[in-house]
Amino acid sequence: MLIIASDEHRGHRYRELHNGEMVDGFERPERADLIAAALRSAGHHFVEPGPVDRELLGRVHTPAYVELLETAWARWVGAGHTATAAMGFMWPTGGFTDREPADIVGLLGRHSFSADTSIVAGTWAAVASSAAIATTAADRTLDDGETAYGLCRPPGHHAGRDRFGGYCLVNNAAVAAQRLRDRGMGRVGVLDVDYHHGNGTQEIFYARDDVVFVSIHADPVEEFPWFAGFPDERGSGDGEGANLNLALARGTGRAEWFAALAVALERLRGLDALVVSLGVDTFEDDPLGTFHLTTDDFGRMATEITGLGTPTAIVQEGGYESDDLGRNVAAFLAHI
Ligand code: SP5
Ligand code: ZN
Repeated sequence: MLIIASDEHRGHRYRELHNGEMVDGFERPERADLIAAALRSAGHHFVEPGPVDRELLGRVHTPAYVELLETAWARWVGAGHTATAAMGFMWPTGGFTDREPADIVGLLGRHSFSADTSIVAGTWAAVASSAAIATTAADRTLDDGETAYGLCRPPGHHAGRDRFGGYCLVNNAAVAAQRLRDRGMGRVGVLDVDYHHGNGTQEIFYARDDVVFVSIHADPVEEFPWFAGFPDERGSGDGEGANLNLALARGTGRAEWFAALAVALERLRGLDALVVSLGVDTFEDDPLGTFHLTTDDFGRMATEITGLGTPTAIVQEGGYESDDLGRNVAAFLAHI
């Protein structure tokens, strides 16, 4: 088990709109530091990621979107804005056009979907390094013949083809899955166990049958991201049937969660490679989640996933500050 990590994430400390107020983001640098500390004391070996592969990012997303992320902060400052975080305030919801505004404020609205994510001076460096970590995790999983874990921050699974939100700007899991495809893995699965539905990953692969997306998450009828993640979203065109959403009620406990995992693993059996979007916000004391998984449950989760016998790369998604955040990730990795 190899850990891919970097300190580049530290410059991404942003603000979010939460229950009508701008507050410090939940997805803060301390998260990754807590996870890294727990993995170091468990004796794991750490390596730095390789350079970011811009061409790969431009195929998972659009080249223009990647360039917007890279230049947004400078354009925001250049337009005279003094707020500590760049974000839009109007989104092209149903009935509006999807034309590209010329101004940075309009562009940030056009290319985001939620007010919980903003851009600061260090965001691009953090995002590029997070995507590079995911890419290196996919590479090392194939090169070394054993599972690699990418301590990605910021997370990625809510980022769509050309939209950020949900604390995610580049979709690290999609980048890892595409890398595995590019390196000859014919059919790749993405198993998303984060508390929230991975709407971005779903969107990116929705019309494709070469990447099977399976997500276990809180029912969007009562939880973020509200407008995606329902069981009747099964893929389109060639991808019909290659998308599986297992939506669970708020407050779900161990028995129902692991019953859903069994269904998920049945769907993913026999593929050539797997990416796990590892969110640990399903933990009983997570400040955002409502599920009741315990630290030991993360170990059991890993044991059951490993039972597939499929080459697997793991990327970190959500999981927020509690006394056990690091321990939960360590418990999962101890059983890989
Ligand atoms: C990667 C990931 O886990 N993203 C989640 C983004 C959720 N953003 C909205 C959070 C709103 C939380 N409100 C509930 C607070 C309960 N105290
Ligand atoms: Zn989450």
